[in-house]
Amino acid sequence: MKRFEACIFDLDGVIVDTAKYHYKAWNTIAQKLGFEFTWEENEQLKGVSRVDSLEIILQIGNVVISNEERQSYLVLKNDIYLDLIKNMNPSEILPGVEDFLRQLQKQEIKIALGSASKNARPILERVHLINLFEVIVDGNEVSKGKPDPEVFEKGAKLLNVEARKTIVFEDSISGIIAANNGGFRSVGIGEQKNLNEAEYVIPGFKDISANDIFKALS
Ligand code: B16
Ligand code: MG
Repeated sequence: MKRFEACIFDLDGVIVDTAKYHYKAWNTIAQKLGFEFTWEENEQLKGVSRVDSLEIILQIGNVVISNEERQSYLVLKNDIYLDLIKNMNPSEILPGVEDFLRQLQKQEIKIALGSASKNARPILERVHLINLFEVIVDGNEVSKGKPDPEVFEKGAKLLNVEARKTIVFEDSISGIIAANNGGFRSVGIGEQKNLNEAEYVIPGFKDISANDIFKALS
């Protein structure tokens, strides 16, 4: 019996570096609202849905707007983001990711995506990784955002695996808490200082093998 049967990957900041495009788009919105939004503040938006991200932006800028204005800013943010990602290609896959996914495939470990983004599928298609994912759960399929574990629970259910035998890879603190809340094993991608709740933190997948992760979590 294998100790680990599946891995669920977040998209933005784990598979591809779209966090920089989300930041650019939100910063344009913040400027339109009359303030600058810093890269440090952007940490709070990672893994957070589009709608909830706008609320955080409004709080940071201490700005009050109507619901109609909210809707138009949400549309504008996504239009800017879609324009920034329109030419994405496989060169934007983060270092070591593809090799890591192929190692899992060889070891017959199931692979799923668990992303808050409603743009996850076209991004996976553009970087030519979509066929490596057995299951994709994205922002179109969940009603509760991270730190609620719904996105990962749906993924595990579709893969027919137990949470305790599934590793979640996440770059956001909300995603790590979501994984922990659902009883999943959690690996943070990024800096330890931002991801203290993760069971194990790596800077990225470069020079990290699937067996390294299995050992670290054993
Ligand atoms: P969209 P992930 C998340 O994706 C991003 O981290 C977060 O910054 C973004 O607001 C959210 O997706 C929604 O994205 O506007 O494309 O629906 O990290 O969960 O893959
Ligand atoms: Mg992310």
